[in-house]
Amino acid sequence: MLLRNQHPENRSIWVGVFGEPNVGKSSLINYLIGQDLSAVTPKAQTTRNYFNCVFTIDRVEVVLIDTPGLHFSNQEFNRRMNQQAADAGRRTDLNLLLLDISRDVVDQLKTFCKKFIQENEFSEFKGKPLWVAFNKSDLLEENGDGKGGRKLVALTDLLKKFLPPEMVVTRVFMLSAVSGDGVHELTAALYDTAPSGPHHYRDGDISDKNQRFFVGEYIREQAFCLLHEEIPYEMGVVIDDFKDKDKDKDKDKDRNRDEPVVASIDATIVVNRPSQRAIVVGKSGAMIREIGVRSRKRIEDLLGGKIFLNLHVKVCPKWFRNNHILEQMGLPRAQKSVRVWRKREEVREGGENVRR
Ligand SMILES: Nc1nc2c(ncn2[C@@H]2O[C@H](COP(=O)(O)OP(=O)(O)OP(=O)(O)O)[C@@H](O)[C@H]2O)c(=O)[nH]1
Ligand SMILES: [Mg+2]
Repeated sequence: MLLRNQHPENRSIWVGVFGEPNVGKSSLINYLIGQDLSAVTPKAQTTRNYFNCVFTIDRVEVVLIDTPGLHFSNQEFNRRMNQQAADAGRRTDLNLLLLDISRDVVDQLKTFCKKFIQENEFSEFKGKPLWVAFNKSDLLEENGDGKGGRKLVALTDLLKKFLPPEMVVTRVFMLSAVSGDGVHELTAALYDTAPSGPHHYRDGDISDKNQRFFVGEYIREQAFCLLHEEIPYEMGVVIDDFKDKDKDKDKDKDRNRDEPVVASIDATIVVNRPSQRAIVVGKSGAMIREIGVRSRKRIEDLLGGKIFLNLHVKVCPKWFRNNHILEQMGLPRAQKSVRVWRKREEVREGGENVRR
């Protein structure tokens, strides 16, 4: 019997999902794969690393690459995030540019063009099909701003006007990653377009990243939702220890709980300044406790069982220029990296621990 990923009728397509921060890239991917896998928040720059998410329809495997939002900044940390998006472009068969129609579309196109032409970050896009999806159509209708079809024609004209001639958009979609309106057209188009080829993932795999990666994402996601002003942009999460309890079931079984504990996790929320640490910890530890409660729920849903989550908060001044910490966060040097702190920074300890 042939294995499913070797079947001669198999098809596979790799699709990079690009766009400015907050346009709904991760939301769309979650909708397509049918699971809240990727972290989604109302704050920009939620996604910081590129990673693959997979779903299959019959014999067609669709690999969607979630990417950090395209933006401009001279910070080392931001350069590395942009590099992640550029790197993702190398692996794709087709690229999907996502534009948020509730914001200025021309502005978003200009960002994309600047990245492509002036900064030459997306040379890999050349020669590959480019599709464009206008997201958040639910907001368009609420505003009474003309119905989808009419608006789509006007928006498509903007693409011709603002995108460089070598970027020929071959398909255009109007959709909502929240309500799901119009997403089926994208799914059908992906299904029709996928070329013949073996599957790259086993049945049941939904990502190339491991649980440890998503644990970090969910802690940051919940912290982003609870914290405001500059803190989300100046905080990061490092997983210090992830013990898979299934491996030592008898030894580590928590006898006080009905369900077995599947993992024991130690994570550190890194902030830039002591004042930020005070806010993340909160009055009598209330904020860090709330981040712990919410992220633990997300992680337990992912891992399918109870976990121990031990959260620490540490001040690490200018961590976003610290090579060691950035690499721990999965952000290696970018082509445009200029200044890298090679020396490991002293971390001021003293964070309250939350054990659940
Ligand atoms: N109304 C509406 N909101 C949406 C839609 N898609 C995404 N959002 C919201 O937009 C915000 C940003 O969504 P994300 O999926 O995190 O956006 P992103 O492009 O992945 O952002 P980064 O990871 O920061 O680059 C969240 O609050 C989503 O709920 C949509 O179709 N309609
Ligand atoms: Mg995202």
